[in-house]
Amino acid sequence: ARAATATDPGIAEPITTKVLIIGSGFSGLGMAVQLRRRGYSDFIVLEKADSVGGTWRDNTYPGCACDVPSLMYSYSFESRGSWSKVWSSQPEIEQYLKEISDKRGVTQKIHFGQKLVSGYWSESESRWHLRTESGREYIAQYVVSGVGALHIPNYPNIPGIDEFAGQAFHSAKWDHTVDLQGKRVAVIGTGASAIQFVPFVQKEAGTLTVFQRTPAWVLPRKNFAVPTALRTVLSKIPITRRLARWSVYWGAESLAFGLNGHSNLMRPIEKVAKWNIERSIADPELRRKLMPSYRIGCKRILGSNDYYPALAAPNTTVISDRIEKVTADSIVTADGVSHPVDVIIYATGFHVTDGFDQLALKGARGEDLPSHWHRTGINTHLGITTEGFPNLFFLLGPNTGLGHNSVVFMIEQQIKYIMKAIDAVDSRGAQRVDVRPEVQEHFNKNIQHKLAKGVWTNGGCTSWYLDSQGVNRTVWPGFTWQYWRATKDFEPAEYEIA
Ligand code: N01
Repeated sequence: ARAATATDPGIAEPITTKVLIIGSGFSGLGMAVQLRRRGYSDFIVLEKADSVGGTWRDNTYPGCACDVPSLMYSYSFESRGSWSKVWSSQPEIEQYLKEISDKRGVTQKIHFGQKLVSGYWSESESRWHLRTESGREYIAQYVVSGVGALHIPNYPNIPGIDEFAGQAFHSAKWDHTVDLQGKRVAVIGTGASAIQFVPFVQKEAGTLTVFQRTPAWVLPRKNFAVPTALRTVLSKIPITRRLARWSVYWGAESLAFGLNGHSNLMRPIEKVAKWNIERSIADPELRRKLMPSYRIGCKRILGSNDYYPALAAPNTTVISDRIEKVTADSIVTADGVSHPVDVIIYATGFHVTDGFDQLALKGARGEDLPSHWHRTGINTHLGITTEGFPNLFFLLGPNTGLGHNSVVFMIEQQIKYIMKAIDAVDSRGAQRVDVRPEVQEHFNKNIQHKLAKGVWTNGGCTSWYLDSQGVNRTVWPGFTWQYWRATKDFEPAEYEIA
């Protein structure tokens, strides 16, 4: 084995490193920057694509933007006052990540075009052995997953979709070569992605048919350009950024209070969303179709001032009948009506818990992680470690997603925790760290108990928050300060360190 160089062609021998990070989105880049800041140079980032940015590289649909304000949805160690809008657009966020990667000396540590396919933990060596699709082998003491949950597109299981002779693509793989001008366009799905691009498609398309299975709750929201004077103040005086960041946090946390098992407290917010439908939609039939029947917050709450007007436009039809099949040139619904279309856009979300299937890593007992989790359920400690998989850490892992606040906060907490775990091993002259089973069990019981009371589980809907057994493996059911408190110290007693 020998030390790594990112540019080394035709590597036949394994590449050794102390820390191997999988993915270069917000999670992986953040981890790499923190390692750099702490003086580490012995790390590598594996990236399957050819540039950084993760979800902010992949999703390029028109109108793609973050629905969390950028002052919060950015790293605390790279806060900026220069965001052009309160809610930034995808190109601006992708650019932010590229700049940080270059400026912080991470880009040269990334091995691009390297997709992880398998790996195993060697107990005798206390090292992970990983292999990529191109046949490269890596040996690492620690593996940090930054693979994210929402990036494997989900195509609906509708009979006939392969027979469709027109153009079709998924929102996360937008085909910019398809000209929608004047076309008969169908959009299937009405989640966070659809709501952002539907207003753009409606303006271009000849006709737009939106196939809605479950209506979303949509709150009014207007995006604001940040005035130049304010941007200057925010850019030049760091304390103003901090104040702005914290005030938005508190606002979001108050919303979380409602979501946090007190679903009745969501009623006033539901009233605002109902008013939003009534003020935007004149047609009673369309209003009826768009009115959700579950408690707000059960699915991700959306915000837009453009979505309802686009649905009310004369060239748009909303279909709430179940789709029965797709033919060469139409979508047929359960009422027997055939809707002729030229283009189908799937806004049907992602394979969520399956996202971890790409971490086909065999742990200390020889079972790979996806099989292990399929058998036992997805259990972790703090969403960061899982028993039997020593020296493997997750960023934005199970049960640490948020419906109400910035996941970048969670990622940063996790990075700090992982750094402390590595320090704890190194300072003891040890090699491996593995969470104690009883600690993991206690954490999961506690979190599932809280989730069972929350609006995501009993709000009368299904969503990607729940796995096929109806168990919530995605959301953190508390305030972010509670997660901060739970992760601020790495407790060596909770782990076997050897
Ligand atoms: O996906 P979704 P998304 N037949 O899973 C429907 C993040 N995000 O890409 O509700 C018919 O939410 C499905 O219907 P139903 C954010 O966390 C963030 O929109 O299951 N319809 C639903 O309407 C978000 O939550 C931003 O009944 C089918 C839609 O497709 C997550 O990504 C922006 C169907 C899927 O909605 C995912 O959002 C965008 C079928 N067979 C996304 N299968 C930010 O701003 C599915 N549907 C940060």
